[in-house]
Amino acid sequence: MRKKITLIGAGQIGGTLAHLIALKDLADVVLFDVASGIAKGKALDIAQSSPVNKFNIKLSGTDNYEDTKNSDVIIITAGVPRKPGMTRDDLLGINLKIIKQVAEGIKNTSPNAFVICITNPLDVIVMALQKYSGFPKNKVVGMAGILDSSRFIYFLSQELNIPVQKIDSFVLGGHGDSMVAMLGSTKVDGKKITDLVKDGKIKKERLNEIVERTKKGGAEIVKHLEKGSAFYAPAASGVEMAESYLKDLKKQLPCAAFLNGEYDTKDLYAGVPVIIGSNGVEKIVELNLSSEEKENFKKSINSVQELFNAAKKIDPSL
Ligand code: TXD
Repeated sequence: MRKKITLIGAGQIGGTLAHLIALKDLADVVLFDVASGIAKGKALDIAQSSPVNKFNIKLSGTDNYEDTKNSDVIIITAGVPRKPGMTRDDLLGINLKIIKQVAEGIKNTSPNAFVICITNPLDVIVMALQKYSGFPKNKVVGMAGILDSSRFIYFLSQELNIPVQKIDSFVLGGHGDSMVAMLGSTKVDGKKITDLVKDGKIKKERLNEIVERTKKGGAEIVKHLEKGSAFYAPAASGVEMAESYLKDLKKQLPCAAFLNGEYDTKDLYAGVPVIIGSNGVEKIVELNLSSEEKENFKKSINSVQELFNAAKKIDPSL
């Protein structure tokens, strides 16, 4: 039985998600948007490319939650993207209202779906989504860490002139300026990045500049685009999570997951390595962090908690 992915939000990321899913022949796609014309137009346009790229999935667009029922995966990008000068936090009030509406729309129509949230400010919006929808915590996860890690690996590959396939690393913590690049676990061609610094292959200052550029990766693209924010790499990252779930790949991926004591954190969503398989978030992988990484991770958790407190001021029911 072919699987069904509903994309709530058919904007820049939603449309790219639909196209990537189609090219991978991964599942049927329902594009949902309050602007139903965008959903319908993009669904039809991608469907018309199927003879060229030889995929056979069904694509449709709608603004009616009935059409999204019994989805296996739901990927949410509904919301307002950041505008130049806006911080992720500025987005909070607008997108909290939207995510509450989305939760109402999906909770009775697709109660067994694996829900991937992309809407910013990510760590808090995914937590609000889980609370508003009442879905099991292992079935609601946020996409950010894969994108941030991908940006970090890309910048490192450019600096060291090494193919991206030969670099392993990830970024943890909140999807914000406090995100933590895990240098202790970063390997280039099997060698620890910290050893490459010792051998003079890359200066520590240069590595720190790359970490800073990663933290500001979203803002850098917003500045170029002026209208809207990044969407190709975010969409690629979201499909990676959906595929690991649908094909039970049990990939270890950095995602915003519910922490219930792991990493000394309770009752909060934050970016950590998780195993994604057919049961959703199947395991939180606890790494041994260096004291510096532990300290930075704690700072990142605190900034997520602060933002969640701000969200609770907006909606005390959270
Ligand atoms: O790493 C990450 N998680 C971030 C997330 C990376 C990049 C962008 N990030 C955020 O994703 C961004 O800040 C936004 O909050 C979302 C979506 O970004 P996108 O660039 O796709 O925004 P668009 O193009 O404006 O699309 C949003 C769509 C748009 O078509 C609206 O009509 C629709 O959302 N929308 C809704 N759909 C359904 N239901 C409601 N209520 C609704 N309101 C708006």
